[in-house]
Amino acid sequence: MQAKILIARAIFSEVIKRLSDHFELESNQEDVIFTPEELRQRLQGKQGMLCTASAKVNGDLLAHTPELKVVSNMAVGYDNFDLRACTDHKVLACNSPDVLNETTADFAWALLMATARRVTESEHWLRAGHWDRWRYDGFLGADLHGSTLGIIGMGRIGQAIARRSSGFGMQVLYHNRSRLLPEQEAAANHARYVSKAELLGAADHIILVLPYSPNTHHTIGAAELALMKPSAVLINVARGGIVDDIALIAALKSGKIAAAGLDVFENEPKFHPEFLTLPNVVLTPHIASASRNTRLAMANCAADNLIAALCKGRPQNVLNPEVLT
Ligand code: 8YV
Repeated sequence: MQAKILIARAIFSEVIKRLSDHFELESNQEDVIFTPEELRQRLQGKQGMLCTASAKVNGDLLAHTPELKVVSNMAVGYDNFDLRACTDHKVLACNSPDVLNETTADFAWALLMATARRVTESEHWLRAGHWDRWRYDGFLGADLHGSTLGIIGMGRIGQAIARRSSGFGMQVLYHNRSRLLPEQEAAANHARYVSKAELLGAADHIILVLPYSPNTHHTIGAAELALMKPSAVLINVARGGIVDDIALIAALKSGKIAAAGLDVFENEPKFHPEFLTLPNVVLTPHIASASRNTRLAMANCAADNLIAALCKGRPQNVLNPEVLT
């Protein structure tokens, strides 16, 4: 008998087709965002779920879904999973890492360049019909070439971002839970490990790429923003909640830092409305991994994990391997 799975969000039809060769499916191509109660109901009688960050998998849910064996996130981040609760309920949790590293690194650079060189701000101004002459001081921004890049969170995406900086002749500082091996530092454009405070004070541009957890909540708040250069540019392609958005708004308004590029927000898809009033912020709707190839690869990776877990035994990207033993 085929296992039953829920695909909790709309995904590529070719991935649905692949999954239908292995499972009895309930899909959600209308892309309804389920409330916790609806998710619980949809999961009755299901052994697996393919989901995204919008599905909160916690003890409350798992206490009411006794047949569930595996949850597979189409995301590298898994802060929507309570891993301990998954393990307690013997539910295997999987994510989809690696396939998005290079695409996400490309986007971090797009956001950094757009923010430092005021691309969207000047485009809005042009579209509004204000351009009547060239000016020597029109939209002066910050250089990337020859500057110092600070990366907080030096995992696989952070290292991919650092590698790209060699073309700009930049110096790279990084801060991370643990120091990289010397050969990894060399490959990441000779990145130098420093304390968070040193990085904040020395970097011209700072990119955040660390996972969200209670430990990384508000890694950047008022105290950290105060350590940054007034000319600094801050980029967040990691998760909302890593930055204290209210403190950031105050820093952008008062000129404590020059500008920010944000792909993620506290409470997204809602975000603080004051961001819309600030010219020195570039805002994008959580699209860092959004190239067609990469999103398809992420969906296939999440599907592979489900197929392996329910049909073959051991998925490649298990977050709580203790469930298997
Ligand atoms: C996803 C992401 O698109 O992988 C992640 O952790 O943030 C994005 O690439 C998003 O989380 C959808 O689940």
